[in-house]
Amino acid sequence: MSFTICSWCSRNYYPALDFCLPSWYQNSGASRITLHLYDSCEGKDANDTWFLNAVHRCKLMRDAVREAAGTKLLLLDADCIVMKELSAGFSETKPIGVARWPRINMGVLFLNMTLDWPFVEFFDKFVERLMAECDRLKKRGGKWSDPPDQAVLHEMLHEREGDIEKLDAAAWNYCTAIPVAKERIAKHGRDMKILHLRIRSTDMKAFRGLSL
Ligand SMILES: [Mn+2]
Repeated sequence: MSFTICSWCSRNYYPALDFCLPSWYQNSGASRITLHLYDSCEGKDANDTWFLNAVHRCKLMRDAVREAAGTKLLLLDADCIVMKELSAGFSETKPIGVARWPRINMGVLFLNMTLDWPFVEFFDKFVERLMAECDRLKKRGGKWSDPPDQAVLHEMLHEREGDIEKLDAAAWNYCTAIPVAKERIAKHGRDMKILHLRIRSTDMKAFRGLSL
């Protein structure tokens, strides 16, 4: 069974992708890997920058879904290490597999677009709702506590709960910080399919000289 991995990475996040990518082609079993590399958008202030980049990334995601219609597509964050073959993440009956529930993590999403489901409409709606939400947050001012893209997707997936395959987070989205990643792999690595590194773009020097 063939599937594609698709990911997005802004320039300031390249070290993460650089570090994780070999594990994708060595371990995932994907027949194709598609990467969208781009320069981050600069806004008027920190919130505005957040808004622009979240929308930009989600539009790329929407376009990738459109282009891959009828196939199996894994949307994967650039800071994920693939530990095992991943084809079992695609359910044969549920169109979307999430790697954490109930709190959605948008960094690992399995889309089985061989199933009849309105994927394109869903992701069109997602971008639309995200833009409206960003406008609302911008007008309200203040700091954003939760990334708006993740919050909107969370809401939309919960509205379609019957269509969601809930994968075990301990295997499919094991989240850890870099300093303890090595010991976590030693302890739980056997059960991990995806190791999701918890890292911000300001922490990229953590990848220098790192081996896991
Ligand atoms: Mn991530």
